[in-house]
Amino acid sequence: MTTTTIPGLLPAVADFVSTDRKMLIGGQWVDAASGRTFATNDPATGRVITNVAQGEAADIDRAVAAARAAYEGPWSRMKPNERERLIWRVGDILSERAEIFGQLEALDNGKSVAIATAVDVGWSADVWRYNAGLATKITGSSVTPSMPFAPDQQFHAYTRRESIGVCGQIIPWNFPILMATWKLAPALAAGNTVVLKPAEQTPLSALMLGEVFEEAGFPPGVVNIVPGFGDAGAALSAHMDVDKVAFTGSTEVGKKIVHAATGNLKKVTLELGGKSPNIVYNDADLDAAVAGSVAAWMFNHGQCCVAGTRMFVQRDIFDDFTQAVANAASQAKIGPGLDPTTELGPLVSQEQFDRVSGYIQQGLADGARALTGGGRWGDEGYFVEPTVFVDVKPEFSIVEEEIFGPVVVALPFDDEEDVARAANDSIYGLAAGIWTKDVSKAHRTAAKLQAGSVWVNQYNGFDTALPFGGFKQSGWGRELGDSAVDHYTQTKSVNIAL
Ligand code: TXE
Repeated sequence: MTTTTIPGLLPAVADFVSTDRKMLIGGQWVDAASGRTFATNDPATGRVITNVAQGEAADIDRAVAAARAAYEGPWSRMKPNERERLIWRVGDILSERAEIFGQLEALDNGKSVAIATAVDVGWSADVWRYNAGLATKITGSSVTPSMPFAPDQQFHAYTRRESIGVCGQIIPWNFPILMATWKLAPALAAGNTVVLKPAEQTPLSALMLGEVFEEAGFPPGVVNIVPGFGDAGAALSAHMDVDKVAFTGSTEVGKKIVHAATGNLKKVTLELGGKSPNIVYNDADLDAAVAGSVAAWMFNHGQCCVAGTRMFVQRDIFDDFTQAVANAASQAKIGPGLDPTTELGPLVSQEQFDRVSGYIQQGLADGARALTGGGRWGDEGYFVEPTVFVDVKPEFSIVEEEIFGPVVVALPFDDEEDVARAANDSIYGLAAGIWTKDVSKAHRTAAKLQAGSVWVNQYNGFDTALPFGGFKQSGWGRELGDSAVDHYTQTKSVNIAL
């Protein structure tokens, strides 16, 4: 039973949240084996949206068995062009229902409905279609053996790229449907079956996506969706009949997943935290750099793994530039995600609100100065003011650690060498921004930065075709592009003595 009626919902969304939601196992919507449920909340008010079946180890067992049966059964008999058609259809359904998915996402996560519809859902549709195309382009190669042990013998050698098997996928709450898409689409294109565990804060869009697979024509059990908490994720990553686990979330949990995966040495890919540098040289187009640097740490309320939260500004423009960033940030319209004019919504949960507020308090206690922000916004929901810190030292926790809220620290630098060293002084290496009109300087700096993605004269410069992932403790492997499918296949070498 839903506890509140939320005004302004589209009929399809109101209907979806009007009943408790079940989990998807083997093509059936079922309750948890324990019968337990948990509540998912509206971050703008803290009120319950609906309740969701709480998956635990027993449910993960059931889902893995269903995924295994589908992998060995109907899915293994499908041709790549049939998989292509089904995967493409998911993209089309998402496009047709973008407003519905967008509103559900905004409700559950707190992000702006306009962004959720255009970016989260719109881009997801594109990623489904991109991966549909890859399903028919997974090829091995013919290899001429270079060192035959029997010189008189002829050989014919080739490689095959084969699916891995049953994949466990554990995703976070910051981009729920997009993260589900980044994981599911390449796994399915490569011929795997999946058990997906959405984040406990935001299970709804993945569950609505679950309804799409049957409609698109996927055999039962190819995609299983088990909402739940960390214990369900732990059961999935330790499961002896799961062949690969893919995770997006905190570096701390990423390390736990690596340990859990050792039981059967399943393959592991990880997309983890970041503390990304955003470097502004004094020769940049400063208007563009101000707007881009604000977006770098405020997009999605700072709840982005790539957020450009260490803003390095060349010393001679430091004061003017940081003040301009603070002015622009303080003008952002704060409000609930369901209001399409909202620019900065609430954080996802009380826990994240407490965490981000704790960092802000620690920064102030350490002696940092807030040019803007530094507190809570409003008196309900999980809103935090956009906050720009100056007068920071490299050893402050607000400089070293991922905050995951609308908080940036600004540090001055003198020259290219100086800033590359400071930017690389982090355990993370996910992304970086560079603002300059000097093309050579941009290339030199990009080469020096330890980051999986570098964006020049823009921030968040993602593309479906570009591989994405982390250096250092930001992760293992790559998503997007054709690298994603690479990580969902394994290579077999066949060598035939003729
Ligand atoms: O992440 P968790 P949380 C960072 C960000 C944020 C912090 C904490 O700094 O402030 O992490 O967020 C599942 N085995 N990022 O606590 O715990 C969990 O149920 C297996 C960065 O939400 O890592 C959820 O589905 N799974 C990030 C998922 O892991 C486990 C996005 C992520 O939760 C588990 C989110 C376990 N032992 C947070 N424990 C990014 N890279 O974008 C939890 N989970």
